[in-house]
Amino acid sequence: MRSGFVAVAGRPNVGKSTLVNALCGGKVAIVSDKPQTTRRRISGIVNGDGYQLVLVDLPGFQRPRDLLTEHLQRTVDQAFEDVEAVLFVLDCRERIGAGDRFIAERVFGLDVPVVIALNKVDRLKPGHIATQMNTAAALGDFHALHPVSAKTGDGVGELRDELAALLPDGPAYFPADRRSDVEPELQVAELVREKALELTRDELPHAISVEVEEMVETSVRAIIYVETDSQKMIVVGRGGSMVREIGTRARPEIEAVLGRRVYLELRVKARPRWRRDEAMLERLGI
Ligand SMILES: Nc1nc2c(ncn2[C@@H]2O[C@H](COP(=O)(O)OP(=O)(O)OP(=O)(O)O)[C@@H](O)[C@H]2O)c(=O)[nH]1
Ligand SMILES: [Mg+2]
Repeated sequence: MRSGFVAVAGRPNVGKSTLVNALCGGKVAIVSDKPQTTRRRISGIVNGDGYQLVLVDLPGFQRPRDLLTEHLQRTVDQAFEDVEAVLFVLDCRERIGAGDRFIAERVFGLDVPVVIALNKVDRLKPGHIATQMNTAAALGDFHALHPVSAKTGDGVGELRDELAALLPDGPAYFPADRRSDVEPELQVAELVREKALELTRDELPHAISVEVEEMVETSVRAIIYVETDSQKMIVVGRGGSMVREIGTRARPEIEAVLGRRVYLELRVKARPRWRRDEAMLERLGI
């Protein structure tokens, strides 16, 4: 048996979580087109033939701006301890620049193999992909470089094999039927947040957090936190239309996770400045 942990690093929004889901063959982490979707470390587990690969999905690598982003970056920094390798994800549609070099400085200094995934190749012509591969290759002394599309699955199998080959002998860290280390309550909260992110824009997605208050056999009660009353009005929507839509979108996925039908009750609450509130961040597990 071979096993080990691989940290997934990269700028916000490059597709780290989408790629973790693709590598795991199912949904582990929520995904959105807004940066800073991932807020805590989530492990996705690949149980392969003779190996267990644990992919540690992380928040995007960034320079901290406030207490929330400071916590996010701390999570990233801590995750680099005790990993067998780093999967460094780049978005091939974006210019590979200062942000990526800032991350490169850190990950290539870790003394573990760095595998680069150049993601979102479905959006680019082959000529452009080749150019981006050359730029990516100049970032540091990488172990391997894989052009992939987390969305279409292109190149994902090869990347999985590459990462599995890096694992040393070791025990299974999780039962073979588990796909993630996320507890059901957090999975539920994350699914609600994912749907709230889908329906909001601008600054609002960053102000949203979700906490499951109560989860019993037939019902789930969760709170959607925002920071101001005007944000609350938006998330509630006219006559409750937006919060209802969030529930409608989240419920089927929640039921699939829990394996039973539930009544989902969502409430929206304004909690001023929760992103700067140490106690609140801790309560949310951030
Ligand atoms: N076209 C295309 N879009 C992709 C691909 N992979 C991810 N995306 C999109 O990119 C956006 C960001 O994806 P995420 O997986 O949430 O990105 P992330 O790096 O985890 O983002 P943070 O958690 O915020 O750091 C979403 O809209 C995805 O659908 C891909 O291979 N091709
Ligand atoms: Mg993510």
